[in-house]
Amino acid sequence: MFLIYINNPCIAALAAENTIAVQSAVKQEKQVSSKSTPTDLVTEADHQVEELIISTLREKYPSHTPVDYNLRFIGEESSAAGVKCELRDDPTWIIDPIDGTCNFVHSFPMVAVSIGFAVKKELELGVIYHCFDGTLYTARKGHGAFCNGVRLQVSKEKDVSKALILTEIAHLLMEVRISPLTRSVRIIGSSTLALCHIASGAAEAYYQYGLHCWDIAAAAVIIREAGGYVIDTTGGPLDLMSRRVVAAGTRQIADYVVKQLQPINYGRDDLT
Ligand code: 2AM
Ligand code: CA
Ligand code: CA
Ligand code: CA
Repeated sequence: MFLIYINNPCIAALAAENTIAVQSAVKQEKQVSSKSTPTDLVTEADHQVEELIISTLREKYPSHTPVDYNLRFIGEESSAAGVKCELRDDPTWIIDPIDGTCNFVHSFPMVAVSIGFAVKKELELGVIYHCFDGTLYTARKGHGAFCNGVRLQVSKEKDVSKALILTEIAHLLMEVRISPLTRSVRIIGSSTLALCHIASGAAEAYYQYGLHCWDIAAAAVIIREAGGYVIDTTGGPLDLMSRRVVAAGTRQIADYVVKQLQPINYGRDDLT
């Protein structure tokens, strides 16, 4: 379905050769089941894409092939199948095979593949492919972020009243006094693409609880290399395993979101 190319040992560039095949797969009948809750969906394609990405990376980088599988690949569906999700110092690929599975099931055109790479727990590479329009976001630490080869730059907006805010779950908006003070709020159903919109400057901030490292890893490199901030909802440094994230183009907007989240921050790591 998706063909993955990693073009040199340092810079991961992922290209989907068969955009047309992906789009026709979207229109076909899907094998859908649920995981932790009735709305936590998974399809055959989620499993197939994750297997394809891992086997392609193994083939491309035999020297990365781990003695212990758990040490070097973290994938959403492998983790769901019981593979321990643990970020260690080893070079580790962090994979979300289909981000926006619910969108994928509905053929709602916000679906992405996300691949991050960390060494010594530091994020080094991020690649996100928008499956419907073929947009490819890439970044390598210290070398900038790009969308289809064009350099990305976050929004420089500091004024909250002019900020467009992205998140996932509508009812959290009721708890958090963000929407009345900002220009508007959007929910697109793909955390990785929402984060790419922060990197491109199309929106000013994103916040969410309950995401996993595979939702954030690739996008965090892309946003930082585009000049933005990716931090914890408490305002501290991002912990990839904490399930809390705020991303923003400017520190001022990030601080505003953090401040608004304080009343609901502690003890919350769920998405719903
Ligand atoms: P996914 O499609 O890879 O599961 C939409 O709700 C966004 O939140 C998607 O990016 C989705 O990723 C992510 N998400 C993370 N954990 C989720 C969960 N438990 N249920 C629904 N969406 C989840
Ligand atoms: Ca999922
Ligand atoms: Ca995801
Ligand atoms: Ca997924």
